[in-house]
Amino acid sequence: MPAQDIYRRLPRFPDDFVWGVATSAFQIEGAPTLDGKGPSIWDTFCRQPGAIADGSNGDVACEHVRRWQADLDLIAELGVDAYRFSVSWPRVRPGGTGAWNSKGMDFYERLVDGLLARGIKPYLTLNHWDLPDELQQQGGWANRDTVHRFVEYAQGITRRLGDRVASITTHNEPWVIAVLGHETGIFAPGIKNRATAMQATHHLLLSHGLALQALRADGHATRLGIVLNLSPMHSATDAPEDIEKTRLEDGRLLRWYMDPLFNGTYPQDVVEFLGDDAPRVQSGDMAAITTPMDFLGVNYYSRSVISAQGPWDVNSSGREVTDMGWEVYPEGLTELLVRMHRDYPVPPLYVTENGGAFKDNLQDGRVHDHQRRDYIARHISAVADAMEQGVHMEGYMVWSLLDNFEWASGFEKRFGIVHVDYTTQQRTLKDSALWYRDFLLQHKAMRQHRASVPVAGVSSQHNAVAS
Ligand code: IFM
Repeated sequence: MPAQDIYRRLPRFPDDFVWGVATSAFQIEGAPTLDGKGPSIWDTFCRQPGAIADGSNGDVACEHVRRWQADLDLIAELGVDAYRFSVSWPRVRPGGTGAWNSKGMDFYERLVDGLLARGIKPYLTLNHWDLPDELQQQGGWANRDTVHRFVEYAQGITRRLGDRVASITTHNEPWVIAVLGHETGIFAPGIKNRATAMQATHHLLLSHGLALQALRADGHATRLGIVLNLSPMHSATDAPEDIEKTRLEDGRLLRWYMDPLFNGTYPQDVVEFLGDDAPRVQSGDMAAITTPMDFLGVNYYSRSVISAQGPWDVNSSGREVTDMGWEVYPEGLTELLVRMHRDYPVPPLYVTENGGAFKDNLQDGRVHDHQRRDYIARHISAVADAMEQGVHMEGYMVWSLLDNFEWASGFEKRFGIVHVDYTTQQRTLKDSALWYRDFLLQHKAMRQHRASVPVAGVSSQHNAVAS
């Protein structure tokens, strides 16, 4: 589907649909020790030889702490409704417990006020992986005590910013923290132990539920939710062993999170598979985890194809593959959203991350990243398809605003719709950004048109017509 065809889908999106761009603190901020910031597990992990592909770290990244005002101007220039960002826990409470760092808090206060002054809704995430290193010294997410430290952190941030942000997400992608951080060990904190990973995952979910309860008990009206990384799982063949493995992988990625959040249980087949590695669950934990949410965020990049014989060859489908080695599979997003809507009593859904890493070439002030542009357009169209099938979607956010530190891949992979020259820190809008800006202008024009031509008996919020 050529990018311009997406304009035909515009009427699918209601006036109040939220269009955004997303980043996370560690990936863009830099300034790891400025104004009393403490180290996070990623600061420490980056120093392990071989941990990061290009040997880099987050010390400078996009220098966002210094350049935040210009970055907010860029976001405003794109014409988005929302900016999804995360707070660095060790910037605001360096040890994860004990004294708060007022200078760190002030930074996020300025950021939120700066967004509001530019007419952009702040979507705040509390935990996008950069746990204070001091908490890791005491066991990190595998230690039940961290659950309570997280609840305090959530309360401290919400007291300060909750009246001005559009929503608060507890955790970004708990599967990544648990499995990549504690089972395969390719992400911070670099632990390789499945039982530890599963205990960590339980504590992440528990801290999410308890934080929601505490914030509501404190009287905050902000919308609260969590963000999961999900993919449809497809079996490589019809062989029973492939189908069985696919079911297990689906259990580990999707049902392990969706079942407890919405049904209050872990999936029994996965619990049996884990055996002694299954997490220790205390009485009352599952009830806390099912605390109702106001929204659920989904980060989608590709499908997974499962073979019992080992890794599936991503090139065998003949589809385009991104620089991360991920197959471009937009219809998987529709399939996923429809399934979530069908199988679980979900609140309104957001695509909180979607985008592609591609090799970019900056020439004469332009980056003709048409693969990224088409990737985004095709996925927006997939969201429209899901809405046509009855899924209640409230927003879509591009990952990412800026090229940034892509975790274990360092700076080798570029996801931004804005190019960052890491030598000069110069930002350049890529063609994908210019296209997104134009697309949002069209949506804005449609909003204005609808507002001027009210449809009898239909509120403007739901004044969306079929394409
Ligand atoms: O860069 C990450 C982000 O931090 C979390 N979701 C996936 C992105 C791309 O790998």
